[in-house]
Amino acid sequence: MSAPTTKPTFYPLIEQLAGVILDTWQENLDLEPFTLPDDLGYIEGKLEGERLTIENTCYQSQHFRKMHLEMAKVGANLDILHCVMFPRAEYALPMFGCDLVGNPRGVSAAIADLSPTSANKTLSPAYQEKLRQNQSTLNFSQPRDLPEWGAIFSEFCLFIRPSNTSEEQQFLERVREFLTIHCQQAKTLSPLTPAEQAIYLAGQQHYCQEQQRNDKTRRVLEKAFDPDWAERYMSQVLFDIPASE
Ligand code: 18B
Repeated sequence: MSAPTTKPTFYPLIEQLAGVILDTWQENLDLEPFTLPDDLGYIEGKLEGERLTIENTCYQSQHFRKMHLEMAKVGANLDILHCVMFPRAEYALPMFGCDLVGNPRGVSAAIADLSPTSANKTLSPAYQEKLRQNQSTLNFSQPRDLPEWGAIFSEFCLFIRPSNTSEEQQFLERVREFLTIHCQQAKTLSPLTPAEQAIYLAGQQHYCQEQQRNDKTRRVLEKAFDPDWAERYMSQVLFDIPASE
């Protein structure tokens, strides 16, 4: 599969969010390349006669095993940005995750969170304090309800349908804040003991298991490729469960 000669363009908020994610990573972390299995960097499939293209950008750093930014386009109607930062087990870090689903009428789903991986499933006091600082200024007119598996998310999880460009920008700035807090906190941490690492690894494993229950993601991938491919992609690329030591 070769790359197309013209790069697809995405819904504006998706392009902007990708820029914010990559800028924040570059400003705060020393990035090294991360190679996806079987060269899954650029992928094409067909969804009911429409082309699905997936572009993956992946890095790693001292604190993060895998930092994955994915931009997917389904025909002319569905643009998706997906991003997850998987911490290394050595550090007591939550999971950053973000999903944005856009269509020609606007963005139907914008979700971002720093999700706890600790034994008591809460964020550390330092994260909570930083995340509370601007929380009361947020104002979105169309919050959305999480599915049952969404219990993995924190109390700071944003899940909205942005109703205008001002709400889109507010979402963008809150994600910038999540990422900046996350990268800066990571740099303050010392490595965990092996016993502590096992707890945080179990937290990551649970997060990935629950994310794999997202039927809406699975359905798009199954239609464009096939159920086996969708299973492999969800369990090895989108939410690969880190192996226990
Ligand atoms: N996801 N999303 O990443 N998903 O990957 N996503 C949708 O308007 C894809 C993550 C999340 O209501 C929808 O309803 C595809 C991460 C939640 O049941 C579609 C890919 C998080 C929902 C897709 C992808 C995350 C959701 C429906 C691979 C959070 C609501 C859009 C590129 C950190 C689920 C809509 C529900 C929805 C598709 C969350 C089409 C194909 C990292 C909670």
